Amino acid sequence: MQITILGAGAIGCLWACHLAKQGHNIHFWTRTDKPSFPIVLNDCVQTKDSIQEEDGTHEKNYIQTPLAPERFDFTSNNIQSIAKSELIIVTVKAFQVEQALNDIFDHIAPHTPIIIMHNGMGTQQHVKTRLVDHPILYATTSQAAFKTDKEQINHTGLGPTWLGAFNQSAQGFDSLAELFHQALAPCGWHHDINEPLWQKLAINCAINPLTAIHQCQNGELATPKYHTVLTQVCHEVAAVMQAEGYAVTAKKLRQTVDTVIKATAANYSSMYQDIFQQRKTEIDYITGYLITRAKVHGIAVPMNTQLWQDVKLLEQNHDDK
Ligand code: KPL
Repeated sequence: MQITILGAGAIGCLWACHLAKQGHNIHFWTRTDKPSFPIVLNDCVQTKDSIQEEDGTHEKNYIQTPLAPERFDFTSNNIQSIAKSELIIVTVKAFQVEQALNDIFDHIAPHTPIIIMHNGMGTQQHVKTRLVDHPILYATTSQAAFKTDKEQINHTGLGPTWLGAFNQSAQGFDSLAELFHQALAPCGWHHDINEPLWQKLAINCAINPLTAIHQCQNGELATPKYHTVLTQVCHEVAAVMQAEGYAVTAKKLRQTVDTVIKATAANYSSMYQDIFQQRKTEIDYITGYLITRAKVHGIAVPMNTQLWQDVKLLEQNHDDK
């Protein structure tokens, strides 16, 4: 399949390499005018171990084993390749989606499906009004990767990816979930993509601001110091999710967050990296989106509001790169 990926960040490159391994022809659309670039993928396999704690309970331990580096060469920024693409995958940050789609909109063939995959929520309104006829799908992934430099990515954690239709024209595109599954398993089709998007938002509301503010690895949040704040964040998120129609409990969300903290213990969250590198963060589409929806439902979310303010303050203290 001829595929164009918008955005050559860690997640875009990770999918590009895995889709290329399946024989798909990958072209990138980036903010540079380079006609091609290489990517070296430092992939990993993840195994789960069960270890017995002192109190007799069994705890899961996640072990990532690195694989030998693999080099890929991708073409990029060729407007004709966009027109020929049978699939567009948008992996830019949430706040870049609008601009990225505007840049290529006139060149996308009318029936080409567009998959939008970013942390957070809140781009849907713009996408709905801008792309009226195209089949639009949203995706959310728990795969973790980071760029060590412009040409190297490390795949640091494995997790599920969900794909689902956003508009009527995208109904019946469930075979794309299988295509993604073949490339980087597991990937499933979800009949209501907002549900996994909310689940991921909940995880990001808990992990991202705290790791950005305290400049720590995800695993640090497992220490008792963060117990109360994580519990409070989960309570607030669960209340908003329930008001949105999702049957979650704060306890269940907290367990999920704990599992992700454990599975990604050695990782630096994307928001940690954005603050560390003095870049704009996705806070307005993560905690900010939660606050917006909380207001609609008349729900107080003081802890999330505090975290949002703290991250905004950190952002103001650096020049956007
Ligand atoms: O999605 C993530 C992120 O860093 O944005 C988590 C799940 C927190 C993994 O680091």
